Amino acid sequence: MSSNLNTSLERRLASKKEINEKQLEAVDASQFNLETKRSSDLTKIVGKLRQTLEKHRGEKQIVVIQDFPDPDALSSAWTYKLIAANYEIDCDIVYGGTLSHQENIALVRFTGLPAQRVEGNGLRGKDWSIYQGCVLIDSQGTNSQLYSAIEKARIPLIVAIDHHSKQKDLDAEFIDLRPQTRATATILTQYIQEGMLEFDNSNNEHVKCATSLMHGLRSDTNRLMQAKEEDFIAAAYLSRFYDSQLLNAVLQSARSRRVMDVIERALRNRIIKKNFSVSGVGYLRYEDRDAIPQAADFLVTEEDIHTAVVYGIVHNEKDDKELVIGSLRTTKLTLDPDEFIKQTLGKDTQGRFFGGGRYMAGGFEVPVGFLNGFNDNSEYTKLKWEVFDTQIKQKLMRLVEPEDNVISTD
Ligand SMILES: [Mn+2]
Repeated sequence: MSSNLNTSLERRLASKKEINEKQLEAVDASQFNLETKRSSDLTKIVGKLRQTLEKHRGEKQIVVIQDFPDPDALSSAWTYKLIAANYEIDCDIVYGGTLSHQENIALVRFTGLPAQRVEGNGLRGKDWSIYQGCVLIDSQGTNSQLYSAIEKARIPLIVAIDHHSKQKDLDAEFIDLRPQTRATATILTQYIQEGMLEFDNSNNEHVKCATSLMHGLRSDTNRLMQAKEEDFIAAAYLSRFYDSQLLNAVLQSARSRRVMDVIERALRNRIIKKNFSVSGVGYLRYEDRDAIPQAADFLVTEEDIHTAVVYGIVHNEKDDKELVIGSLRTTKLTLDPDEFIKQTLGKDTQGRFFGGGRYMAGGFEVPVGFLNGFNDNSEYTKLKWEVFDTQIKQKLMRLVEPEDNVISTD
């Protein structure tokens, strides 16, 4: 009896084991298929990029990154420039705003990163006809004031490489848009690994470029804490070439006093509702624009807070233009920053969204428009801020606490 039981139990266990093994094999096979699919996808993408660059051999291209470039954009654009040079394509990397974050200023200074600022005034007089093609890196043109001028000048969009959610349809010869990828630096590093550029340890420019890619990858993945396998693989590859002391020097750069003041203001003005921390910081100088995302980074570290939104009016003294600029940071996995910002603020009169996002971060820019411009009357300035502050808070709260706006049918 007991031996019967045992055999039947053994048989059952044996068949279960078989099923498990079969399942395991199936899992292995699908994982293997996934891996090979991924690498064959990448080979295809890189093949297409090679063809595209070959087709434009010897041309001059303008590489556009966001107005306030971050390390991911800067390092990826630089890598693209080095890759394109193999096809005798000469690239100018441009941005329409300013380098604001202390780490970005240090990165560009220490590495000699070849990016140029094109200001509003230079924009009008600029001769775009020297460029045969345009390239968008870590951007889809929506966060660049230069891009509309380039479109107007009818410079064809040749290449677009980005990891933000889709902002609009792009008519580019080569598009590599990967919203699931944490950093554009990861994408560019994969191109290098696929043989598009041969990094050489004894080449100073390569070492500096690898260092900036490492910085870009780290800063878009919250110091690798949100990195996925592909980012770690890219970082592992870069570790053979980058200069850790140089990276350390970039990361050590201190915040300016004015940035500290904005963070202090954000802390003081914050209101907290349902794990959201929202803060308006009033007016700030154009050069200190990056204090806003830094303040949001800080506010989201508070206990029981999963999402922080910080915004302020940025005043550009040079052209007397004002913009409301905001940043969102979240640790809530189910909150999609891109969707949240698009839903909160909607579109402008031309149908363009005021902002968007990527994994765990987002940003927006609202032109001040008719109310634009410095006014000696401090009462007016104060009123203007209050109008924008109230409007943004109201729109945010509608999403944070939707039940407050539900029309009661009782
Ligand atoms: Mn990025």
